[in-house]
Amino acid sequence: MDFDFSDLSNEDLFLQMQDDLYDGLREEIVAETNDALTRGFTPQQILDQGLVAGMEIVGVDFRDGILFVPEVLMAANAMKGGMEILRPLLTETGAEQIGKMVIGTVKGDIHDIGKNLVAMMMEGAGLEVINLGINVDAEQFLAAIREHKPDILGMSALLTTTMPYMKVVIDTLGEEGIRDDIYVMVGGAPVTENFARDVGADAYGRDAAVSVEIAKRHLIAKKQIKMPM
Ligand code: B1M
Repeated sequence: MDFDFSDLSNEDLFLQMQDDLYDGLREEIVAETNDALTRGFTPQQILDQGLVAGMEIVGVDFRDGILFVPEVLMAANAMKGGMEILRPLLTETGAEQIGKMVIGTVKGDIHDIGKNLVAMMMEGAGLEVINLGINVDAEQFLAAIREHKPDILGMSALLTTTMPYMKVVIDTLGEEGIRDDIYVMVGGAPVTENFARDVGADAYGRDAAVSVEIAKRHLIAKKQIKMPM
């Protein structure tokens, strides 16, 4: 199907994207994402003004019982269509690898859009990312840490019922004697700075961009500590 958005102003293009995301129209979202790129918008602008803005409206209507799981799944599928276009742009990096991260959505939770966005932007910042996917339990996190020896562990939770599981994982790291070997970052819509502190994480990532900055700061500090005097 051919789409022509040339009549739309930039502002209307983003409003159209938000509408189409709400309606779960993946093909349209893909075309609009491409169109926004040809207009010179950065992936971050397209995410913020089109995709994430659209998903926020979905979230409100989901909460209020106007939208239901099937519609939200379609919106998520449309969002993933846009993210696939942006992925190579977000992950491309000329820089050498600056560190390694293992990331996953915790047990009981299948939300992965935000976690995948964090993973992509970490890759773009030069980290090697091992993305464990969704519904990841403590044993799986532990096995991945043992296998890949990452600098950073990232955990995502979108539900108030699953966020306490982050503490289970962190406590397990403690019991296994490896808590101090890894920098633990947590994030997701219901997670807060205070919660992160309470569960014993090292950092709270409010969004993907902030998380990348925190990760980079940590890796730079870690390298400096390791440098011979
Ligand atoms: Co769900 N859902 N959902 N859902 N869903 C929420 C989270 C909810 C807030 C909606 C609402 O009521 N307003 C609500 C949770 C309420 C609560 O716990 N207080 C909710 C609910 C209730 C549910 C179900 C229980 C519904 C049901 O079945 N009755 C069910 C649970 C399933 C489960 O997990 N076991 C469910 C299911 C689903 C879908 C499958 C339909 C779908 C997920 C599809 C998918 O992910 N593949 C879905 C969606 C899409 C949403 C909303 C609408 C959107 C989430 C999203 O993708 N946002 C969401 C509403 C909301 O969050 N306001 C909602 C866009 C994304 C870019 O943002 O994920 O916040 P976010 O990620 C950000 C930051 O949080 C941060 O950076 C990201 C990028 O900037 N971040 C990290 C995230 N992870 C990080 C990790 C880090 C650092 C930063 O580590 C270092």
